[in-house]
Amino acid sequence: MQSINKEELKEKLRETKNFLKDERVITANRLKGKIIGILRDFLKEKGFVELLPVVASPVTDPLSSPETTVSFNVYGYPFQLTKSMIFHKQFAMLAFERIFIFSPNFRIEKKEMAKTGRHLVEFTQFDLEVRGATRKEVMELAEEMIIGLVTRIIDEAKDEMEFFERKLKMPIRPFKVVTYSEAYSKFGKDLEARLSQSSEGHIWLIDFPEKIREFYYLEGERTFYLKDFDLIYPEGFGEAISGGKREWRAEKIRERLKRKRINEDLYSPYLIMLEQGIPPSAGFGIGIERLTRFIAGLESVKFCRLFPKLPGEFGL
Ligand code: ASN
Repeated sequence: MQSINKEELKEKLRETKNFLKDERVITANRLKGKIIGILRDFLKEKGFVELLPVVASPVTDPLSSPETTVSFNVYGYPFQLTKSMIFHKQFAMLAFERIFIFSPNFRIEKKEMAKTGRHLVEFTQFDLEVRGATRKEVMELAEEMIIGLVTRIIDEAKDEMEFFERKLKMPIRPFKVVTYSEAYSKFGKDLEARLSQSSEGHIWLIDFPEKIREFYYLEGERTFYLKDFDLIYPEGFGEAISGGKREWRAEKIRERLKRKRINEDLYSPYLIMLEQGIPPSAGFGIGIERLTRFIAGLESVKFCRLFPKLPGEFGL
C-alpha cells in the first residue's frame, strides 16, 4: 500500500484549506445545495418516496470495468462499496412504486481520468426508479425535471449564476434523440465527446449494443441492442444521465452474462433475487457534481465537492 509521509500530508492539508476558502468552491457548493432541493421538490410532488443510500453491499453495479470496485471483508463476508444503486433500486420496487435516492458512488477510475474535468472517485448520484414504467416515460420525466430545474435555478440562484457569469439557455423539449449506431457511424469511438461538442441542446443517445453496456438493461426490438439511454449535455460537458428499462428475468440475465463471458457467481445475490421475482421497472441516475458543473459552466467537477477525490490522487 502507498503511504503518505507527514510532510506531504501537511502540504495536502494546506491545499485543502485553501481549496475550502476558494470562492468558486463555496459558490458551487451553495449552488449544488439549491439544485438538490429543487430536484427533491420535483419528485416529492410527483409522489416519489425518498430512500437513504446503501453504501456497501455484497453486490453492486459492475459498470463496464470491474477493476473500478473497492472490495473488503465484513465478518468474513465479501462486501463492495456501492458503484451505483442500480440493483437496490430494482429490489426496492418490491416495496415502493416510485423512489429516489441521493446515493454516494465510489469508483476507482483510471488515473488519466483526472484530466477529463468530469471524473471523481467519490461522487453523488441522484437515482430514481419507477415500477412498471417504459423507457419513454422516464425519458420524459428527465426532460421535465431538467427544464423545471433550469427554470427555478435562473430565478433562485441569481447570485451564484452571476458569480460564474453563466447564461444558461433554456433547453427545448423534446430533446433530440440519436441511436448509438447512428452516432457511431458519424463520430466513431469518441462519439460522446463529439456529440456533446457539436450539439446546441441536450441530446439523448439510445439503443447501446449489449457488448459495451452493463448487463441489466432490457433488450430492445433489435437483437443485442438495449432499451437504454444516456443524456448528453451540450457545450462539451459530456454525459449527464445513464438509465433505461431493466431486464427483470433471471434467465435472460444468465444468457447475457454468458455472451459477455462474465462469471455469474459474482452476481449470485442479484440473480437469486430476480429468480424469487422482482417487478419490471425503468429509471436513471444523474451525477450531481456533473449537473452542478454544467449549471455553473465550470471547467471541472472538483469544484463541486468540498473534499474531491480525483482519480490517482490523494484526497481527504
Ligand atoms: N444509475 C444508472 C441507472 O440507473 C446506472 C449507473 O450509474 N451505472 O441505470
